[in-house]
Amino acid sequence: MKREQWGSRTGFILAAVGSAVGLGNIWRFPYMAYENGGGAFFIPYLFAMLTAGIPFMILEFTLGHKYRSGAPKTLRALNNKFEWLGWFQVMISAIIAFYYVVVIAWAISFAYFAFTQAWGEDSNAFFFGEFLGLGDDSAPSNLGNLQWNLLFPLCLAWAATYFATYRGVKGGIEKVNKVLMPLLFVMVLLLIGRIIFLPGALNGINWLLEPDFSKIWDLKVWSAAYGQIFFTLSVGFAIMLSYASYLPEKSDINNNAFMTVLMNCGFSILAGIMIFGALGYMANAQDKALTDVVSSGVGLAFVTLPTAINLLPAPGVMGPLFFLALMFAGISSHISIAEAVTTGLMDKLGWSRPKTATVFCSVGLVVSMMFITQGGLLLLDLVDYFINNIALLGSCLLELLLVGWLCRLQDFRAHANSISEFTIGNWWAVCIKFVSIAMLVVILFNNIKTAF
Ligand code: TYR
Repeated sequence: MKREQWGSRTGFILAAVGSAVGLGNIWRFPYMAYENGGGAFFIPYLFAMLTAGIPFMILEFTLGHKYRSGAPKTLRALNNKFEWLGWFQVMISAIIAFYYVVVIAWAISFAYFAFTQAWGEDSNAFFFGEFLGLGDDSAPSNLGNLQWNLLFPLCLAWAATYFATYRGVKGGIEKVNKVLMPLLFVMVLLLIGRIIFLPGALNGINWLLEPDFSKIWDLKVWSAAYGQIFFTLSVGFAIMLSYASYLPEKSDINNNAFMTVLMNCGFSILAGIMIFGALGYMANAQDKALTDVVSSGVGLAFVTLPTAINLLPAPGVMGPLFFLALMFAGISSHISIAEAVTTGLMDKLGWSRPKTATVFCSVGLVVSMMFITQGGLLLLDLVDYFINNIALLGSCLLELLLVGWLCRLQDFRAHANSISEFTIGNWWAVCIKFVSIAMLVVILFNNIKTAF
């Protein structure tokens, strides 16, 4: 049977951008930049983008395009002793799919609450207490106690992913991303357009962008920049490779990779301006210092920002807009994570797409219920920590070692160049074989040291 294909180049790029642009761009990047030198962080970040992000993206697109299959089969084609690495990548994706969806479910609930700011005055007590059921008297490690209020949004989030992966590349994934991505950019621009005129907002943005050049001599800052690039681009765990396996014969790989990476990093900067604008306004309205309001991750999205939304003009419009944006960013990434698993299984087991999507999404729904129990948040934090700080980076490193040192890297460069309008030089191979690998070793070593 002929392999499915993307309907258009725009469709492919939007899907790849949809995968890269996720919760991480909104709640991880702004804080990362702020913590690591503000405006000065953009120097290592740009460096990381050029020497690791774009080269890695070109590599994944090339592998997918050349071998036309998911990670296990592709890595087996490279070296038959390495099929396990493909499965390891599929497993990482599966695990991420199980918990990432839970955060989308929270965002769905909060988009609904946002119309009336149902979280009230004390958003901290609301999120942890009322919403997640982690009152003082409850045992937070109890995995048996299902939070029923989360079951419906969880099913909705899985339904979106199921719809897209069941319908397939052109009729599902591409269609969804063609709607969600433009909407996401417009929504964030609208939010910025309003926030930027509020008192204190420019101060907040200034906190983000003010460069502290002393930091750029710090290796930790460089590790943070490279770490953020690997995280944000969805490379090294089967995703971009699977998406690229559906590219038509004639595809400008190099150009597509540049566009995907640039749009993703551009979006991160927009998200930073939106978040720090809101934080600056909030600090001003509450007469606080920025250090008292700045945060990242779950705390930023579900505790700090709801309080900021309470203070905004027209909170019933701005609030839903923000949480819908978070939801769209999350869903388009979740679809790609699930597709990495679906493609991997389909290509290897010969199952049909509907069967694979149905099996994976049903198993996924059941497993994710673990994360909507009382101990769910604790478990989510733990799994997320190990997956992102160790497993994912380890997988990136092994993939680069395999292609860079055990395969003929120049063959891949030749493949990419043969179908691309502008060609990549030998710098590409240097970035893969030396720069990216060296940075991954440093970050991974550091993370393992901190974890144990
Ligand atoms: N790049 C996306 C994001 O930033 C997708 C992603 C999801 C990346 C989970 C890593 C990860 O662990 O959200």
